[in-house]
Amino acid sequence: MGREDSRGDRGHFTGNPKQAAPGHSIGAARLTRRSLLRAAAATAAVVPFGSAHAAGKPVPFGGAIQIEYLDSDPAYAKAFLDHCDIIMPMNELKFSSLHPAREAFNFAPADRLVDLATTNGRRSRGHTHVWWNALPAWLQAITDPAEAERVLVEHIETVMDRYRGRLDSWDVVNEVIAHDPTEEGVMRDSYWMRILGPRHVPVAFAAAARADPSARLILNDYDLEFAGDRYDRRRAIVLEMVRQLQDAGIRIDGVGIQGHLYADLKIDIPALARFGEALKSLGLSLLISELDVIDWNIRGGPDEQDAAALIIVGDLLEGVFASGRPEAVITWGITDRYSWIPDVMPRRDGKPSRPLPLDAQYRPKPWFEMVRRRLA
Ligand code: 9MR
Repeated sequence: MGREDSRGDRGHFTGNPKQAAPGHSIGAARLTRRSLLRAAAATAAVVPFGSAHAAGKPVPFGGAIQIEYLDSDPAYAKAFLDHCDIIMPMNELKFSSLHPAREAFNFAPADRLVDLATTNGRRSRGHTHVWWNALPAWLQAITDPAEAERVLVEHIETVMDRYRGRLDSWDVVNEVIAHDPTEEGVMRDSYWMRILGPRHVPVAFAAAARADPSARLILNDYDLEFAGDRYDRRRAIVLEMVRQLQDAGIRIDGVGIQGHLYADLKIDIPALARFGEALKSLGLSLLISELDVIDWNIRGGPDEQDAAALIIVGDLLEGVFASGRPEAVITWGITDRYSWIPDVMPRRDGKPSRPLPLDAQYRPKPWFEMVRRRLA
């Protein structure tokens, strides 16, 4: 995501924004608006929005887990088992982790985490096939678009084939929207964008749909919840991408709002409500996929940090639940002991960040209690 890595991108953005501007195709054949509505109605008839979590059924809570702490900290795995319905690999299903060489896959770390989930009766989900980051050098050395497309499709087929029935949902594409569409056009620069253009998105969704007809196919992105032009544009681009996929007859089931929440920004609750309603009318649902709190600009100590977190997480839930119950709420880690946030956005006062539902001693925060009540 975000601020920390966006500056460089702006400098070397090479995609042609016009190729993907709203109203233009993202690559696949365009059908008519009527066919879109028919497709949406058909999807809705088969899988009514929220059917898995109809009123009364709890929304599953999950966390993203990292293999490197499993053996060194026994309390770590226990925390996931104590608190999570969904336990998903944070990094181990990324392209460079799974596919270190053209002819070699390394499934062992991901297998261990997925097994931890499924042998304990928990669900798991996949993150992620298409991302601008975590790409191996051998892949980025490919300069022939046909070859790159073949590799992408084969990668998706191989991975989804292996985990069919064990990963019931996939972030097919992650962070494909421009960080700041008011400056950069529509789509974010990436290897996939440079080699295939915007059509890498429909190519990936079509491959995923063929490879595992039963997995939920998700478009995952960040900065979809705050108030302001940049965020309005990002939400609008997501909706346009969904429409274009559906116009082309390609399945997409939901949108993941990552939910890396800057505690000093404001959530646009009405805009989120409209966003969720618009997706619902297209037959899609929402999930919160990488929730944590970025408290680097919050003054004071743990009490102030937790009070700010309670407000920002509460507002996110308010906005998301306005259009119905989400598919899941997943936090990006479980304990403040291990998080990317102090590495990338440390507090100026040098005090510990408090991004996750459990503190560094595995004690639940007030906002976690609130989330559990809301999901129940
Ligand atoms: O939290 C993840 C960190 O451990 C990895 O080193 C990093 C690079 O693979 O990715 C982090 O997770 C990111 C996620 O995959 C996509 N959204 C933003 C997350 C935080 O940077």
